[in-house]
Amino acid sequence: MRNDRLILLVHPLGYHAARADADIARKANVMPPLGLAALAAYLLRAGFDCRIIDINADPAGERRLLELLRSERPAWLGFSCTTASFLDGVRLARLARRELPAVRTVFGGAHVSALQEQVLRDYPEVDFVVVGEGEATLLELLEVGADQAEQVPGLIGRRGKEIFRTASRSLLELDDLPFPAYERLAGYPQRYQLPIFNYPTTPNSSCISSRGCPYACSYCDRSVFGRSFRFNSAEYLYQHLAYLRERFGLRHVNFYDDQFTFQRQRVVDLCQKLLDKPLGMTFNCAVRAEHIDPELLRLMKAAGCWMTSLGIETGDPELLAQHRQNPDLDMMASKLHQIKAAGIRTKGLLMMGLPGESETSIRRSMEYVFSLPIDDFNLAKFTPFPGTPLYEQVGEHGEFDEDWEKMDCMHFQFVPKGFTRVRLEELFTLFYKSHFQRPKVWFGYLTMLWRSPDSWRRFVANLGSFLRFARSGGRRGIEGGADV
Ligand code: B12
Repeated sequence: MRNDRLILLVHPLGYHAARADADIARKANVMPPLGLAALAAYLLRAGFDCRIIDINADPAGERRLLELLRSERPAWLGFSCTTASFLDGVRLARLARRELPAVRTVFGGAHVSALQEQVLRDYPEVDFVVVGEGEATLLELLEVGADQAEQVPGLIGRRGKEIFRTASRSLLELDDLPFPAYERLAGYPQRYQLPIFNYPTTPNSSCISSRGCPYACSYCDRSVFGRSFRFNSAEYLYQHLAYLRERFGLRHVNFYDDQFTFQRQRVVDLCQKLLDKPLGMTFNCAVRAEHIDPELLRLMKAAGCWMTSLGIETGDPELLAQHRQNPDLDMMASKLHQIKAAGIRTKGLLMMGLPGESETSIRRSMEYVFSLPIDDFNLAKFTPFPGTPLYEQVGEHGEFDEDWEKMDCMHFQFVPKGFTRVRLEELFTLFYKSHFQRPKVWFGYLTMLWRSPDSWRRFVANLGSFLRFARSGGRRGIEGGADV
């Protein structure tokens, strides 16, 4: 008997299985699939049953998926996919169909939200695509059933050989959402530790408190949440943190919001609450330089802010101006000094290989980055994702090999004019090597002995993999691409 009330929510591996186990990036950076946990909480609240299978975190996930298909016979199977993990999702959908031919597959996430109808045209394994925010669309689809899907806004599906698309869906009020169903993630939180040197204490994990970003950077895909900025109130967020502390014992949280401080007052209110009623937790967040100031930073530090990440992208002013609004490197540098002055660790997020990149711009970038008071940095290999402003015309600026499985910011799939891939790799290695050769950087890691002792424990436990990584010249980037 088919179970119409059950959906299996799958986070594909997004790697070639053979490569995944040896990959230090994977060991260093396994994050909870917060989108699936959010969907699960919403469905559970409405009385549906669901299981999350995070194949990225659980090596036995694929086997578990097949077992559940056999034993539970769910009517629905949902996949959450980035571009890099999409084809693995399709492969799993094909396997699942062989096991349980009647199962309906629904895909959501950044890749399908950007490519929409194309996905259904090219992949018979996909029955439905949910465009953008998924909670209400998925719930309604499960409620009405596949035959009535055309009534459900936010959906693309098939009617015989035709593809249909329903009206767009209005956005949710984020404080109305239940907290993500973290408890449905096997091994949470131990299995989902932040990258080493990115936290002071354990257990730790990541969290999201807003959706959308009003900026329009050339390399960023906003197909899922769009350009508006919606956010949880300070009170909701405080309760969310308290829940993470009480239920799972978390002592540190990394906010993965694109713009944590975009709404200044809510951060002020949250910090005030954390000061009035401390939870014994610290946090990291990503900020944009325009949206911080010394007063806010002092308050954030007092409330437990341990590290902030900033998208610097490149230290070449002309290149930056082609890809970002407010390209002001002096302002960026002064904000980084402000963060350090407040006693907060800084992490710079950079990219190499953007359209317009040159040997000169890379040298300028290195000089700029090494002149900044940053404690840590991550260098991603620029990748033109579907849905980003650059995607359509990127071929005019160089050579683009659109191999989705390799589009994980750890491969130069795009090679700008004037470069070869080999030369880009050399410069990428040089960037990391030059960073790690600076005594200041080593001293910084040494201080982690007392500032983040668990990071050193993990470092030593995985020493073999780290040495292999170092011998490769850090070509893959320690965290496996960009933090976003
Ligand atoms: C946290 C994060 C990560 C984490 C963890 C990702 C994870 N496991 O969930 C880490 C650091 C590991 C990571 C890695 C990468 N990431 Co990332 N990441 C994010 C980030 C900042 C937040 C994701 C999130 O949790 N959002 C909150 C939840 C609630 O939203 P959501 O996941 O989108 O889910 C909603 C909808 O998409 C939809 N939905 C999602 N899945 C499903 C499934 C079904 C069945 C349905 C119906 C609906 C549905 O409903 C959900 C609820 O509304 C986003 C940007 C963003 N702000 O969303 C980028 C983002 C997803 N990442 C991106 C990229 C490029 C990457 C990397 C390739 C490179 C990198 N940056 O390191 C790797 C790829 C890893 C891989 N192999 O797939 C891009 C994706 C672009 C693309 N087309 O692939 C994004 C969109 C950033 C951007 N704007 O460019 N990432």
